[in-house]
Amino acid sequence: MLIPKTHPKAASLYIREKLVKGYRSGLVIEEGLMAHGRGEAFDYLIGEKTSKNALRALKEAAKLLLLAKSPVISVNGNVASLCPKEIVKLAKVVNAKIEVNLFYASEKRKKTIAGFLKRNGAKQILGVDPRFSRKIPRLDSARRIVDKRGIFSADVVLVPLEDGDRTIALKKLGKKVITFDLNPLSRTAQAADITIVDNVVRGMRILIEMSMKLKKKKLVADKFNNKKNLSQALVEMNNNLRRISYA
Ligand code: PTJ
Repeated sequence: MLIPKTHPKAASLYIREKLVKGYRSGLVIEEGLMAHGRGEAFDYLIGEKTSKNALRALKEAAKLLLLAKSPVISVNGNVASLCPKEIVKLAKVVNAKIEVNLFYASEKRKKTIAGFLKRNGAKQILGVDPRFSRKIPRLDSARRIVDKRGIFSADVVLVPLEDGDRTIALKKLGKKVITFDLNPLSRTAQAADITIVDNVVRGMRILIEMSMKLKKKKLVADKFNNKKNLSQALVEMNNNLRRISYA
C-alpha cells in the first residue's frame, strides 16, 4: 500500500513497512513485530522526536564508542531490518566490529542477517562462524553465544533493542553497555551504562553525526548518570502527557 507523504504518521508508518519487509525476507521474527509495537507506544509518549535527554545520552555514547579499544555493535533482526546502512556507517566511523546476536536464534536467520548487512556495505560480520563461539557465563538465553573476536573480547558493546539479561551479564564481565530503548523502564534501559531513549531509526543517524564531529576533537569521557537521565526521560514523557491532557 502506498503511504501518502502527507499522512500525519507517515514517518512511523514507513518504519513499520521496513519491519514488515524485514519479516517477509526472514530478518525479523513475529516477536520482533510485537517488540516494535511496544516501542511505538513509548515513541508516541516522547512525541516521536529526539528529546534533550536522548541527545545527552547520544553524545556520551559517541564519546564512549570513540574512546573504546574494541567496540562492538550487536545486531538483532529488528535493528538489521530498520537501519542496516546506519549500522555499517557507524561501525566505520567509530571503528567497531559488527556482530549478529539473536534472542530467537537460528543459524539460518543469522546468515540471512549477515548477508543483508554485507549487501549494505559491511565487510565482516561476526557471530556466524561457530568456530569462534564462546559462552557468556550465567546467561541462559541464546544470546549467551557470542564471538570471541567480537562481544566476548569487547570493552564497549552497543546493544540496541535488547533484553535485560544479557546487559546485566555483559556488565558482570566488566563491559560498558550502551543501548537504544524507547522504554526507559525496561530492565535493559535500567541496567545499561548509557541508555538512549529514542527510536533507533532516528537515534542511529544522530549517533553517526555526533561521532563524526567528536572524532576530530580531544575526548574525555564525562561521568554520566544514566539513572538521572532516565528519570528526565520519564519527566519529559509526563510533561508531554500533561500538555496534551490540559489542552
Ligand atoms: O531478533 P531477535 O531474535 O534477537 O529478537 C529481537 C527482539 C526485539 C524481538 C527481542 O530482543 C525482544 O523480545 O526484545 P524485547 O524484550 O521486546 O525488548 C525490545 C525493547 O526495545 C522494548 O523495550 C521496546 O520498547 C524497545 N523498542 C522497540 N522498537 C524500538 C525500541 N527501541 C528503540 N527503537 C525502536 N525502533
